[in-house]
Formats: sequence, C-alpha cells, structure tokens
Amino acid sequence: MSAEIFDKVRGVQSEIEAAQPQTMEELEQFRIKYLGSKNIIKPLFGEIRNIDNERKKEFGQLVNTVKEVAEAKYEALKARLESAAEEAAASDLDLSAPGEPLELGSRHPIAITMNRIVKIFERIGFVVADDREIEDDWHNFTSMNTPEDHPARDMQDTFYLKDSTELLLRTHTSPVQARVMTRQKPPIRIIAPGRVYRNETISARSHCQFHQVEGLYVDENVSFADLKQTLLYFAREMFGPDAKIRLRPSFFPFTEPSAEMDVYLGTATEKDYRLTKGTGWLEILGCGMVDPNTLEACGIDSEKYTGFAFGMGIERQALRLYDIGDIRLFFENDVRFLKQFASAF
Ligand code: 2NL
Repeated sequence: MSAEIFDKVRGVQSEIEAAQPQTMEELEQFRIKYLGSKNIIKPLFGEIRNIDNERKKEFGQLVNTVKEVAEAKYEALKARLESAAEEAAASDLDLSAPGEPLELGSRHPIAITMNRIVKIFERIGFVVADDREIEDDWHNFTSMNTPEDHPARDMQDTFYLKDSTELLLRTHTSPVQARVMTRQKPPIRIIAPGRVYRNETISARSHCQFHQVEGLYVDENVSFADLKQTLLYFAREMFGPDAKIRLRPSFFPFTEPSAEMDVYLGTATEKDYRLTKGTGWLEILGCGMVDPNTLEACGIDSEKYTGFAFGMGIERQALRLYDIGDIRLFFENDVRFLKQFASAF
C-alpha cells in the first residue's frame, strides 16, 4: 500500500518537472493545478495516515519537496516569461524613428509688454522692486493717502479676504513702493511691475485682474520737470523717436499735483484713428508729485525730500501693440492665441 502512494507522489513530481508552460495563460494553468487553493498536492499530505509508521517522516518530506519543486518552478517560469514579454516589447522600439519634437514655449504678450517697459526704465537707473499680492489695508490704502470713505476701499471695488477687513488683493503696485520707502532712505528710484486686482465685471475692455507698472523717484530736489522729462524719454523709447506727449491735470489721492499723460499717435492709420477716437492722442498713464502725506506715512521727511510717481496699465498697451480686440484672451491661456507671440525678452 505505502509503495503505491510513494509512486503516486513521485509521479506528480515528474509531471511538474516535465511541464513546459509557454505562455502566461499556460503558466496560470500550472499555478492553479499545483499551487492554487484546490491544488493536487494538498490532498497528498492527507495520505500520510495510510503510510506505515516507520515511513511517515520520509513520506512527509517527499510531499514537501514536491510542493517546493512546484513553487520554485513557478517562480522561475514566471520570471522567464515576463522578461521575454519585455524583450518582445523592446524589439518594437525603432531607434531610427524621428524623435518627439520639443515644443518651445513663447512669452505671454503681457510679459513681453511689461518687460519692454521695465527695460526702458532700467536704462536710466530704475531698479525693479517686487512684493506680495495679498496686502494689508495700510500699505494699499492708508499709506497712499486714500481716505476711509474713498470709493476704491469699498467692498464692491476691492477683493477683501474672507472674514477680513484688513487683508485684500492689492489694487495697485503702490504698496510695493510703500514698503521700500518704509525700509530704505532716499535716493529711491524703483519700478514696480506686477499683477493687481479690482472687483469689476469681466468684459472685453476690463477684467478683475490686470497688470501694472508703477515708478517712483524720491530724492532731494526732484521736480515736476524731472517727471516730465523722464516720461518724454519713456514715450520716445516706447513709441518711437518722434513721439509727442501732453500732460492733462488730473487727481489721485497719492500725488499732488497729478496729471494724465497722452501720447500722440496721429490718425494716419485706421487702427490709430480707432484707438484715439479720432483725436490722435492715446492716454497711457497717470502721474504726479508724491503727496507729502504719503512720504510722511512711509517715514520720509517731506521737508527735505520730494518725489514723483507714475502708474500705467499693461493690458491696454498690449491690446494696442498687438491689435487684440478682447482683454479676456490674455487670461484664458489658449495655446492657439499664446503661440502667436514670439519675443527675445
Ligand atoms: C494710473 C495711475 C498712478 C502712482 C500711480 C504712486 C506710488 C507711490 C506714491 C505716489 Cl509709492 N504715487 N503711484 C501715482 C500716480 C498715478 O497710477 O492710472 N495707474 C493705472
């Protein structure tokens, strides 16, 4: 009786050793038969009760060996079939095929325009200043001589952070300059480009986020003549050597006197006629002499120092530069729009 059962177990072992699964499917059949939950080795362990006592140990070892042989064979076959599959996949690789093209990005038209403006001022000694977009009420409004009841401070016009009357999204880059003035003594000659926010209904002409470049020059004896000459230089660099400018009286809380500057484009082309509403003049920035209240708020002696400041919106100039009809295109990031702008900046 014992000998017969021994032979049966050895038969299973030979069967395992002879098996030649060629595919993952055949290997799975092998696994189910010898290692699965209903495998044919398991019941062999039960046969031990039919074995003569003196051979029980030998039998147990034999069945264990068969089980180990099945496990080892399965692992080896699995590794071999997997690496064969990888090799097959690798042989599909055609090293002579042309590579995927590396798409080169391009600058955003707002960045191109902003960089152009910044470079013009850098050439005459202005240094770029940068700071946070989430500002406090003091740096955005109070230091800028903007009274409590000014409409710009209204919840309707400015984005305040949730549950806060103190923190807001800056409405201009002036707080960057306020921060420089509070920590640095004159002479100060800085340019502050950046993103700003206003709570406005989005349309083709206006958006709740836009970009600004502001400039500030504070020193002894800075005059309105310095402001005017600096802006004339800017207009000639930006619009060509024949550019003409005019200053119209205006009002800003943070400057006194204040002015708005127009550049003469003429009406020769249909585009210039349309942009200037037939006048030839295009409004491009606001400016003025820094209000003494603003200098004092930022810790600068307004008896000793004076300064000029100016601010301009970028979107409107970019719309003009590239003849774009809708401001929303700047913020949608549609690649078909963006890839039309190439620039060295
Ligand atoms: C506009 C007008 C302006 C300023 C911005 C300024 C900054 C400091 C002190 C005083 Cl730190 N003024 N900035 C001055 C005049 C006009 O912007 O229409 N911007 C789009």
